This record gives sequence, C-alpha cells and structure tokens, in this order.
Amino acid sequence: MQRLYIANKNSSSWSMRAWLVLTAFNIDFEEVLVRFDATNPSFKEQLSHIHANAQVPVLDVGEFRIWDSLAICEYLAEQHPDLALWPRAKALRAQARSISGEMHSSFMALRELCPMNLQMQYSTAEGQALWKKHAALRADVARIEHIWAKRADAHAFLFGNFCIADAFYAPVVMRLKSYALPVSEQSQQYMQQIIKHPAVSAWIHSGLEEAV
Ligand SMILES: N[C@@H](CCC(=O)N[C@@H](CS)C(=O)NCC(=O)O)C(=O)O
Repeated sequence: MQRLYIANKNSSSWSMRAWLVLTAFNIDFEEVLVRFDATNPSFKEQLSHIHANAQVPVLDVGEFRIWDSLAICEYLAEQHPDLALWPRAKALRAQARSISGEMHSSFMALRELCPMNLQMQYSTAEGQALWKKHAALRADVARIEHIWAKRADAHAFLFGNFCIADAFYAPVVMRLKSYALPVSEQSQQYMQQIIKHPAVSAWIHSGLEEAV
C-alpha cells in the first residue's frame, strides 16, 4: 500500500495538504509520522533517509517516491480520474491549479509570522499586534480573501465540492483562526466549511491530541 510520510499534525501544514486529499477522497494509504520536536533530535536525519530533500510530505508509491505536496496531489489526481480531485470543468480546473500554485509559492508573511500551531490559543491582542505591525501580512490576507470571495456559492467550497485547492487553503484557515486575524463574514463562512469537513476535523482532532 502507498505510504505517506508526514510530520506532527499540530504544525506540519504541508503534510496536512496531502493527507487531507488522500483522506477526503478515501484513497487507501498508510501514514508514517516522523516527530518534529525536542523529543526527536534525529528528525532531519530520519527525513533524509526517506528522501534526499529531507522534507515532508513524501508519498512512497512503491516504484518511486514523490516529495512535494502539490506533485503528490497531481499524481493522485492522475491515478484517480474517477474522483474529482480537481474540478471537472476545464476553466475551473485551471483556476483551482492557479490558486493552489499561488498558495504553494506565495504568502510568505503569513507563513513566517503565523506558523500553524493547532494547540496554541493566541490572544486576540497577539494577532492584532502582528496585524498592525506588518503590512505584508495584511496584504497576504487581503489576497487570500479575494481568492475565497470568488467562489460561486458562499456556503460551499472554493469550486463547489471539496477539492485539492481547498486542501491547500485548509492550513491557512488554521492560521487565520489561531491568530484571530480580522476577516470578513464571507471568509469566516468558508473557514467554517473547512473546519467542519470530516477529513479536516479528523486531522485537527489528532493534532490536538498530540503530545508536545
Ligand atoms: N514545497 C514543499 C514544502 C515542504 C516543507 O516545507 N515541509 C516542512 C514541514 S511542513 C518540512 O519538512 N520542514 C522540515 C525542514 O525543512 O527541515 C512541499 O510542498 O511539500
């Protein structure tokens, strides 16, 4: 069976994306979690044995390994044409790929200033302080809100049903929530949709249970 190597569910946002796609679409896989914290000083060394780039996620499909979250999702979409991992309509699929690529390569201020940490309850004041101080953070969130606002149905996922693009934005939802960053009502509706999704709730549940 294919095997997905991930790090802690509390904090590994890239692992979360690939795991969510496999789980949301009921694709069989075995999960191998390599702990990334003070209890495991050999984390990096362990990762280097899994793949030379020493990062997670890595999907081992038997014949070969795939070492990038977006490449893993593209591979899964190719392997399961029967499942709508990307939207079926060509134009929507192109948009979904564009915003997933944008997530993959952008939003550095949000990623650096607000790391994913499911167990951390920041006070509103902490989030507000970051918000006031960093124009780049406000710009990242404005762009993300613009992307989310384009969805056709405010009560659905980005392209109707949950797809790879939603998995890519799920860790963003976690960050906006933990740091209580000020977002519109419309964005909050999307965040609720993501949090309620069974695969996302399962990930959050395990992340909250993890020893730190
Ligand atoms: N572009 C990579 C990024 C992977 C990445 O940065 N993974 C983090 C965990 S969330 C990692 O392995 N960090 C450990 C390190 O870089 O030492 C992907 O999309 O898979």
